[in-house]
Amino acid sequence: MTTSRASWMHLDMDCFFAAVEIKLNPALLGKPVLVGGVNPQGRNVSRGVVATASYEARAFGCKSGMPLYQALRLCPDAIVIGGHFKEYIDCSDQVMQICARWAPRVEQIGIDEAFLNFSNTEVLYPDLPDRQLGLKIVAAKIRDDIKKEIGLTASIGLASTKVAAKVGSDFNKPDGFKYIKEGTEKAFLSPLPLRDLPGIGHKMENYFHRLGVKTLGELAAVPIEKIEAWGKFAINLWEAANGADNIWFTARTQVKSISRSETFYKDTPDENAILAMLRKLTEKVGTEAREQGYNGRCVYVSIRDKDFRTVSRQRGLTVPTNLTKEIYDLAEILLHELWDGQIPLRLVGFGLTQLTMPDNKQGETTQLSLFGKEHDKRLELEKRIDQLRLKYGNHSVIPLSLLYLES
Ligand code: TTP
Ligand code: MG
Repeated sequence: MTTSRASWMHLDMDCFFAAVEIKLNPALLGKPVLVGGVNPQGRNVSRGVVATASYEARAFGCKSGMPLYQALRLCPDAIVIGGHFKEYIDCSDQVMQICARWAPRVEQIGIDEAFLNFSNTEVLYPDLPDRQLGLKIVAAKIRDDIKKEIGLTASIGLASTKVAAKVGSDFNKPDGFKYIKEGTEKAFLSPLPLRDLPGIGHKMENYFHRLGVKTLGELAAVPIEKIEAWGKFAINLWEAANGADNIWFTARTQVKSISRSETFYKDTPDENAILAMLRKLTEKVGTEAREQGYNGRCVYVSIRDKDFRTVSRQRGLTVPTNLTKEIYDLAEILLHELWDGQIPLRLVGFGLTQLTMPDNKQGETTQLSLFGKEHDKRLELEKRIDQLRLKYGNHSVIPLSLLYLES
């Protein structure tokens, strides 16, 4: 069995703000739409700039950042609309929650895009026949869930590096998928223009063009000594063009959810075994959240039955927490709402989402005033258990219910 393999998906929504506008007003479907006046943070920008264009408007040459008057000259029939920030953010949250349902870690890097970290997930998806085939199925499921539940389309790139996954998500847009096989990253990037690499803007592109470098392959072929003379930024881009990830790609990311799922050795209708599995998953997620100092505002549970039907449900916690006991209690309620108590289950998944850092003073005060000593004592206990596990291994301290799984 393969271990420690890096696998990334990059998901990016298609013409995001325009797609949300079309969802709000289906009469716009199939028409050239320009969204103006807002930036990705949902703030007003100086009037008259295109934030995004529907693909119908793009066919006329309209694109993000273009002055509106210019876009309207290219496409006089375009409908200009925009400003539903709250709806953009709501849709974005829903998308990220669907990502968190499937991916162990989600790093949201923009309003409509995220890296999904599937590295070392053999244990999570052991029922899928081949690892890459498995992740292709998972990518299809994610896009399908987004389509069915939100009514929007997303594009996904799947690769063993973040750079290739990110470029991949753009490759077959809209509603696209691209898989870049491990070892072919450089060959995939090579014929593409410099601009396809995130981080290369207009100025940088002109700079390289003047040096006679037009494609990523040409950039990758420049000797490193020359690149070093152009500065640190050029080194990062050169590494990326050569198919490698670098710190530049990891620095901006932020973990938004922690989740785990596991398939039973054999499909089971046994409530004890199912609850034990849920306990095991909440233990793992709780430990990781405490280690990294995150609290979550929301919990979700997903189950897959013997016929491969997957359903999930989520609910907010009274206050953000990382205590296994608290997240388990809510998870158990959700599980009972999802499962009829009879159909054999194949897989159980659990996630803690909407993570906030506990060093947010306000969050801490709320928690203390609501839970007081009880919560603190519990936190102290769970942290000690984490330490024991770290020292003596995962099996040194296990709740009784987990014994169902061990046997
Ligand atoms: P992008 O993902 O860059 O663009 P997009 O989703 O509109 O189109 P694509 O299908 O090519 O991914 O940005 C996401 C949203 O952020 C976009 O819908 C609107 C907003 N945005 C701005 O407000 N100003 C900008 O300059 C850009 C690039 C995006
Ligand atoms: Mg997008």
